Amino acid sequence: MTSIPTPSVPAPDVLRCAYMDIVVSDLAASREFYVDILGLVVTEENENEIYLRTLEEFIHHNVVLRKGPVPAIASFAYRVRTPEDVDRAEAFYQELGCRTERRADGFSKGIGDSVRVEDPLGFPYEFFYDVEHVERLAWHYELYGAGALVRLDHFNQVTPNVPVARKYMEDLGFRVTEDIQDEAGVTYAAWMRRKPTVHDTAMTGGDGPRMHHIAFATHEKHNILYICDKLGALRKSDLIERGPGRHGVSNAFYLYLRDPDGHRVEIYTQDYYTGDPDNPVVTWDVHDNQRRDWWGNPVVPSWYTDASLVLDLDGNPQQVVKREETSELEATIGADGFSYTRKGDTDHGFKLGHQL
Ligand code: XXG
Ligand code: FE2
Repeated sequence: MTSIPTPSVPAPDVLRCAYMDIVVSDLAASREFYVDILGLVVTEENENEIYLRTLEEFIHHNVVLRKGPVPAIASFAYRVRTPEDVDRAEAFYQELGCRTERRADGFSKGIGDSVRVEDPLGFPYEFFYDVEHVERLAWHYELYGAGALVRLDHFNQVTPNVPVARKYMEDLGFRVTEDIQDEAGVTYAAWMRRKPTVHDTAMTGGDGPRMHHIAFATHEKHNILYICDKLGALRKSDLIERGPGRHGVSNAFYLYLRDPDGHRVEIYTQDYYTGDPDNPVVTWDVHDNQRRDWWGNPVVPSWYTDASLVLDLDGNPQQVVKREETSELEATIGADGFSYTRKGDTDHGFKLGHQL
């Protein structure tokens, strides 16, 4: 796809990423990961679904774990400002010629009138306003573990053509905060926001549509270090894929885990405020060795290659389309790839391949 037209109708006013509907193969194994290990709070559950939320959340859930035949993502759900914004979302995608499905009583418990769409990139996006309020547990320190997850921070999506995705997301009202490019202008990834943080979602260049990760915020860095210590103590250190570390992009402190089905979860803290209309966009050079890890630690190849399938509105996996442009893995650690720590100081430039 070379471009997606700009709809003539107004975009819905999106508030924030709100929840992800995640299909898992073994509900008990996923419950152990998300509830017993990570400490997400169960709002309600039955034999097929578990509804989870973070400690500061007041809406019914931030995650649905749904038992199903193929581990995949059934929805990336955004909350919109008013009930009329659900109508706007439906009209926006209908004008784009996308398949849409409206349900007055929602696609998941606790949520009312919603629209799900197969967006132009092939992702199952959902928009809702009406939601059941539940207790915000922020003051319930007796419930906080040392690794408490306090908010849903963002989604991350894999898509073959980042500039096409970026323009469509800008039409949807998102603002780009950071991106990664090379000297020839190839874009490898872009971060975009509605709430005033670095992002509500990011587009990572790769074979897609696929889901790269869902990210939860902790208050502080030490909460993330505790999660690492806990995983070690439980002899589950193999669930850690990347980190802990400090990102270049976003400046946040991070850790990536893989759940029992391989769905990637990021624990993230302390990015920066982006809410002014003239918030400057930060562009990183793909060859900057500190862009993805400020300390220069190498990114494991699986982080670039692995991602989760996404479902169409019938519940079937979307076909994955190959990225045609150079991948970031090739650009930085392939045969001709190089990275530098000090720009312009070629003596200190080195092939990342030597580090691996
Ligand atoms: O949230 C993020 C990420 O998309 O997960 C990755 C912020 C920064 C990065 S990066 O690896 O580019 O530093
Ligand atoms: Fe992230």
